[in-house]
This record gives sequence, structure tokens and C-alpha cells, in this order.
Amino acid sequence: MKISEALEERNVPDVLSPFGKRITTKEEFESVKPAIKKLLAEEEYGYIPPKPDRIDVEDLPIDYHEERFAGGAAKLSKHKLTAYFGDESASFVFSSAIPAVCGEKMPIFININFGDEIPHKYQPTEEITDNGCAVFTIYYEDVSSDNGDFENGCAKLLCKDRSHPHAPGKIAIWAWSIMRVIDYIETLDIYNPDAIAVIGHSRLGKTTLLTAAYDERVKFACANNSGCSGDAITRGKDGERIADITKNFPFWFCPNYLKYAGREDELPFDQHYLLALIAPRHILVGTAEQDTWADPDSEYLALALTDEVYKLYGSTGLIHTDGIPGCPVRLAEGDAYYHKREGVHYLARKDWLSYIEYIKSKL
Ligand code: GTR
Repeated sequence: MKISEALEERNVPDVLSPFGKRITTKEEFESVKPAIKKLLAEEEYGYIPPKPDRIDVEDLPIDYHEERFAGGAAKLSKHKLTAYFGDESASFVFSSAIPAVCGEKMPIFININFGDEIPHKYQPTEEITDNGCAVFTIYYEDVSSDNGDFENGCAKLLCKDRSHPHAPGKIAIWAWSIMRVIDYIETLDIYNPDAIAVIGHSRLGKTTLLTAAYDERVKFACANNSGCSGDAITRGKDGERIADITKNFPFWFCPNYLKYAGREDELPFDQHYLLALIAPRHILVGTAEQDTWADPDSEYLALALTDEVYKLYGSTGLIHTDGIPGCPVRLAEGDAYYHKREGVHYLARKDWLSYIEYIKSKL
């Protein structure tokens, strides 16, 4: 099926005419980016909390077994980050695994993950460091719980007034924590501004995209199976819809987003606007054939529609044919990347290794 056929009847808004006038240059697109950011903040995710006055990072003890991690081929550490706003502060813990020998073009991942174990089913740490990459890991619920309680963790300080229609949801708060870890990485010897990659699976893939859209320090955004309200076109989407996601997880978003349940056509944007804010930096979309809840075809369409923005910057975007790809497929030639692998919703080793290979090819 051709892309145009797949888009028929979806009535997707044109990202090159986000406010009426058609955009034809990268300068014009840069000039509308703040308004697109405002739109997404006010209608979907809420405003990401501001940068703190300062951060402190304290090293925490690790146990003897962790010290022997990877037989000495990588150094594992744990840290506690405290962000200060005047006299008030919020803290969370993160870990790092850094190869003993760091290459000059070493990818530096920040993985916002579903657990704090190292390794974890979604983070094959030894394979990552053996492949010459550093990885910093945030356990997302250490930042704030994955529910409607805004009184715990960093949410208590960062989102005091949930009654406001643009108040940040949990995705925005998790994104804020990734930005703080990047603040820390910037102070390290290993820091390379070209090599910062953020990765997350599913709800944390949505978090990854939001972070990259609002923080230009992210050069590679690896959104794994992020689907609804992440990397998938919302209009005409299969599987999960806004009505489902806002019923089950209203706290991921700003209160304003709930009004679009069952009314996708009234959204003044679609998810490719989020991706367009990341272009011309690298977007890596990873999908799974049986992940119909996320809808791999709608994920593909969002990325393909972002192409026009990449082109404004003289970049290739996703190199693809005019069709919806079958499975398995790996499109890794352009400045944007897409894969569809066999299997179900999961962040697999295969996914990691594919992302790593692509990132290395671009460094
Ligand atoms: C599902 C949710 C999806 C996806 C997933 C996950 O239940 O509906 O949008 O984010 O959770 O995070 O695992």
C-alpha cells in the first residue's frame, strides 16, 4: 500500500503549514518551533518543569559484586542527583556503566527504564558496554510513581498544581529527569555533544521523544514501541486511541489532553509535529510486528511525514520507498531510522544492537 493511500481519510494536518502560512525554509521552520512547542505543551504533555538553579551529584556505594561488573571491562556506578530551586530540592538516583576504555566516538545513552536492576531485561548492559557505549540509567519510578499521585518524588516539587490545564503530566516530569542527567554528563570528561542518545520503551519511548523535542542536546532519540501519543499518527490509528490512553493513564499528560478523547480530529496537530521538533537530529523508531496496540504502520507514517522537515535542513530524513514496509525491515540509510522486527511489544537486545549500529554509523 502506498503512503498516500494509507493516509487517505486520516486528514492529518500539514506540519509545513502548522499555522496557515506554508513554510519553505529551515529559518521559517525554526521561527515556528516555539509555537509548536507551546501547542504540544498546552494540549498534550504540559510544560516541562524548568532547569533548576543548580544540581548536585553524589556517588553512592555499590556492592562488591557490582564492582566486579563485566569482569572489569566497564565501571558501574550509582549516583544521587539533587536539583535545587532556591531552598527547595528534589532528588532521584541513577546509575552509569562506562567502558574501561572509552573510544573517541563513544555513543552515550541515557536509558529511562522500567527497573533499576543492572542488567535489566530491557537493558543488556554488558552487551552495550562491550559494544563501546556508555549507558546512564534512570529508573523512572524513582523520579515519580507511574500513577496519579503527584505528591511523591520529584513531582511533589515540580507539579504542585495539577488543577492547571497545562500542568505537566508524568511523561513531562520523567523527561525533566533525563535533562538533568544530561546536565551532569556535560560535566564529565567523556562528554561528546554529538553522541548523546536517549532511549526508552513504550511510555518511556514517548518520554524519550518529548525530551528530544525540547532539548537540543539530544542527538539521537530512540523511541522503542512508543505508539499512541508517542511516534504514531493519532488520526485513524489502530489499537490504542486517545480515549484509551487518557482513561487508563490520564496522569501521563496535562489535564487539557483529556478533552481529545474520541475527538482526534479536533487536535490542532498530530504526532509528527513532535517528531518535527527533533529533526534534523536523528530519530530512531523501533516497532514490532505484533505490537498492534502501538500500530507499527501509524508509527511509520509519522516518521515518513517528518521527512519534509528534514529536507528543509538539507537532510535526507528517512530513506524509504513510497509504501508501507513489510516485516522484518530496517531502514538505516538516512538521517532518520525505522525498524520493524518480528515479535511483540518489548525492548529486545536486537533492538538495542540495531540502534547502536546505526548510531555508530552516524558518529
Ligand atoms: C500500555 C499503554 C501504551 C504503552 C504501554 C507501555 O498499556 O497503553 O501506550 O505505553 O502501556 O508503556 O508499556
